Amino acid sequence: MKPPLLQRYQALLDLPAHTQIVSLHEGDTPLIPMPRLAQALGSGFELYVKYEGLNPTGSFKDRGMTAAISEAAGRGVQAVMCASTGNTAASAAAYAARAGMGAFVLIPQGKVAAGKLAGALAYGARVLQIEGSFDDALGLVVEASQRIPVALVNSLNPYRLQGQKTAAFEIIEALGRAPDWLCLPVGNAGNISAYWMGFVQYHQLHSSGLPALLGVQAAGAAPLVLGHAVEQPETVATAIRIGKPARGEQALAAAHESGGRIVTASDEAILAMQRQLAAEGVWVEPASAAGLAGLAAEVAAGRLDLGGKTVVAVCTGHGLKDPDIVTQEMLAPRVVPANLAALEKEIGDL
Ligand code: AN7
Repeated sequence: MKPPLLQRYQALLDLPAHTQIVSLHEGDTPLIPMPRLAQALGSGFELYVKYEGLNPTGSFKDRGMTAAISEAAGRGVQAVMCASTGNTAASAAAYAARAGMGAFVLIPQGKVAAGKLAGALAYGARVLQIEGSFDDALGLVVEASQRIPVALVNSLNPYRLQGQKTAAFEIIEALGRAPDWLCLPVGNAGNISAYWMGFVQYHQLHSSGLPALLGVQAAGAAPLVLGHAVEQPETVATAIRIGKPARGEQALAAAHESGGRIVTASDEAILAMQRQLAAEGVWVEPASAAGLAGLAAEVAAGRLDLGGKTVVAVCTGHGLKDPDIVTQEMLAPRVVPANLAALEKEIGDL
């Protein structure tokens, strides 16, 4: 078993000396080649999925959470707090439990996928639904954490980004160099900012190259593309249903500096890409398909020529996080009588 992420990359992470590692053996996720999907999008390039759904709580958040909770543990913090569209909540709850701390998570009422809510509750967090959006909840936890002795573990916490840089390091180590393009979903914009920090840092040390970043927001929650906050964001990809990204400026600067950009994907395109990924054996939650949905749209519109390039798509969360989207939005399985004749009739000629 590999050592914990923070230990493995200790020399590259800017964490205070008091940090005490709290780990669930996060990271070290696979980079999966997707030749069929690449061909469907327009042949002549190499496509890999960085499958972050295989982290301990099923999303990339665990990379940042091990860092934020480890730093908090090292200074004797008793409880942590976050606002969340779901994955941060589950991750904070798990790492707080591991550290023996309390966790308070604020979520937008009725807008968190079942697998995430169940996770936060299972790990023993105090979960509060806010009559408002994620953005309202984030405003509230920022204020609350200034008044009560809890550590804020949203990605405003700089240690979160330190932990999340490790995904960039793993990609470079797996490919031997940075990819030409990296596409990923953008919500509160911490992850794209962390990736860029990681790629730049590794490149400065090892000349590993820099990818162009394609950040993708859901069309109904696209403040960084529109250039202004979205008061009532709406998308089927509830993970990225965010109208006022905390690290929006940093994300725009990263995309620009990298020679890339931030674009939108429609809910239909996101769900279609979720199905296309699953058809090649990789089931991800809707938000996680947004990166590739945006990439596909750019290629189809002739705005992106990938000939001869290497592309990594970050799939941030596991499909199991949001089972309802499949059972509601896709065809429910047919009901058949429990006998062989009925089964054979259904299957027909192979
Ligand atoms: C699956 O859990 O904001 O741009 O509160 O769960 O770094 O915010 C989740 C975000 C992409 C966007 N994919 O990342 C939360 C939360 C998935 C996510 C994002 C999220 P950021």
